[in-house]
Amino acid sequence: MRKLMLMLSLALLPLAVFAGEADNKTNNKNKITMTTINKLVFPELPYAYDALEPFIDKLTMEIHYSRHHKAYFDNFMNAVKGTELENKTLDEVFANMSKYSPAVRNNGGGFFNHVLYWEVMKVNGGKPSAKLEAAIVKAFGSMDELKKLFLDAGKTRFGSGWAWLSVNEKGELFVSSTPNQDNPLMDVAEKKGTPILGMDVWEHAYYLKYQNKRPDYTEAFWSVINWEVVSKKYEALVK
Ligand code: MN3
Repeated sequence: MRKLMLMLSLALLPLAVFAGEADNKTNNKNKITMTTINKLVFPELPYAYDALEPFIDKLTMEIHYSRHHKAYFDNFMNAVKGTELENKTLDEVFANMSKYSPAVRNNGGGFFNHVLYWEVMKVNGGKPSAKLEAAIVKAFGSMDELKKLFLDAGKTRFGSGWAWLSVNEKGELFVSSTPNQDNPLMDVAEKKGTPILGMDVWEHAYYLKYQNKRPDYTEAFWSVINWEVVSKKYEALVK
């Protein structure tokens, strides 16, 4: 019997180790804003270019990731090179954004915002965890109300920008929108907090498939939200 138990524990050990490693990787990825900027790397897209078809088309994904996002990363690295910012974190830079140049603001925001955007999309992305759903009902009344507020934030953003679902200092959820590549972590944002969901409403995010029909794109985005990831981000912030 003892021998059997030992064999069982040994058989289960690799699984336990694997689960631990996976958790660490997820945690590290969520802490991109706590990494020293000169140690940042351009992250891989977490899925294939066609993974979000037919909601987000392959060509849009390819251009968006390999050209737009890559350019924000490269330009951000060039903008901080040889300055004191190299040894700071994105959290520190965003919290003092108003002190820095437009190149740092636009490209630092562009780099971070897209990392979050790729992460929060998945076909059949499930639904919010019980804890997140309870917080959504408390803050907005219902999932439908959140959807309306969030999509409206994207649809009514004039020109280019983002819609966000974030957590404020009190641990409460709120919806907002920012222009250009700003985000709620920045001191220049009207409503400040930590974003757990971000929707890019720049034309480059949807024009090839949806042309001028931004509302159709926002509906498509809503249907590919990776609620498992968004829930994990929420729970990590409020625990
Ligand atoms: Mn974009």
